[in-house]
Amino acid sequence: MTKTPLNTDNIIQRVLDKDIRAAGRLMRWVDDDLDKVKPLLAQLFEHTGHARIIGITGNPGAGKSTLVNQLIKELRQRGKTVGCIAVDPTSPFSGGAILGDRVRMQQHALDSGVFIRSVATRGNLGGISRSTPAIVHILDAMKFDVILIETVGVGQDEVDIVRLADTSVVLNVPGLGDDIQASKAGILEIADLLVINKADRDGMQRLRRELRTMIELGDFEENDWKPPVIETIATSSQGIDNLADAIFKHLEWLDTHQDQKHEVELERHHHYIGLVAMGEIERIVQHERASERWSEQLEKVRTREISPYEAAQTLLSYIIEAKR
Ligand SMILES: Nc1nc2c(ncn2[C@@H]2O[C@H](COP(=O)(O)OP(=O)(O)O)[C@@H](O)[C@H]2O)c(=O)[nH]1
Ligand SMILES: [Mg+2]
Repeated sequence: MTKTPLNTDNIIQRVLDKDIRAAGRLMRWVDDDLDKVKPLLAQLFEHTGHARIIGITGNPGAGKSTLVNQLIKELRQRGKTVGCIAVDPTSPFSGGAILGDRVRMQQHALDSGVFIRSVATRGNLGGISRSTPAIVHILDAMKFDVILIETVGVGQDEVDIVRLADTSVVLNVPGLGDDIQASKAGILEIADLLVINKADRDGMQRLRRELRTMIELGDFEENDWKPPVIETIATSSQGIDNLADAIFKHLEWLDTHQDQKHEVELERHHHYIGLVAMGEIERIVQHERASERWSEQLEKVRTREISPYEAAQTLLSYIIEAKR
């Protein structure tokens, strides 16, 4: 049976009907930041909000991809469908992560209950923050039960991506020495679950002690969720069942703490509205650069009749006036 070709009129319905090809196409439109994509995403939005979103973060090489792959298997065994987004800024340089994700993809290729999408960064970190939420919406509208987001936990951009999640899992690895301990300071702000992956390595006991101490010293109130520490060996899937249990426990906790759940939801949308708005402003300014009045202001700055600050101010006021 041949289907009618994909177009902007039918793509949303096709995505809602779980059409993989339509979803892939829409995601590509998102990546290319096409004008036509926003109205489509706006239509899709009312069909989202069902999936549970899990963020998996940690340094490059911590074992995120390996762990995510095992987690997908575990979740499938528990009857859950899984969408997965791999955001890895190292990929364009090493090529390794994308290649690895292709291999992963193949393992699940025959399983329509799994959809894996790699987000390449092209050195544009702000871009991934903007496209990832949209891709989450697409997977959510396709009615995947769980959406896993794998991201490197280094920059602000990646931390922002984790803010999309209901449950944030932060991977730690033993034996990396004292120098990285400082970077753990902010970990409790984002981690709902702490994983010690590569628990087969030397230094496991010490890292466990450190993380537990950090949690004990943490600023938790009576009613707060305290992150558990879970040990895994992703390469042999040890501890993955405990991790899945802990994820569902945290999700249940959110369900019974509606105030916290609201906070997570507000944070997520608050963040995304800001990103979209900033993207829009960037686009408007970019567009303005080709205008005649931009050239006029430019010439006045060249002859030092006005300063660049005044020029920018004047141009901004034109834009704001025009939008009224
Ligand atoms: N010894 C050991 N190696 C692991 C474990 N988990 C992952 N690895 C290895 O660590 C390397 C990096 O894994 P990868 O999943 O690509 O890390 P990512 O960069 O965080 O996605 C690979 O060679 C994995 O086989 C583990 O639990 N124990
Ligand atoms: Mg990876």
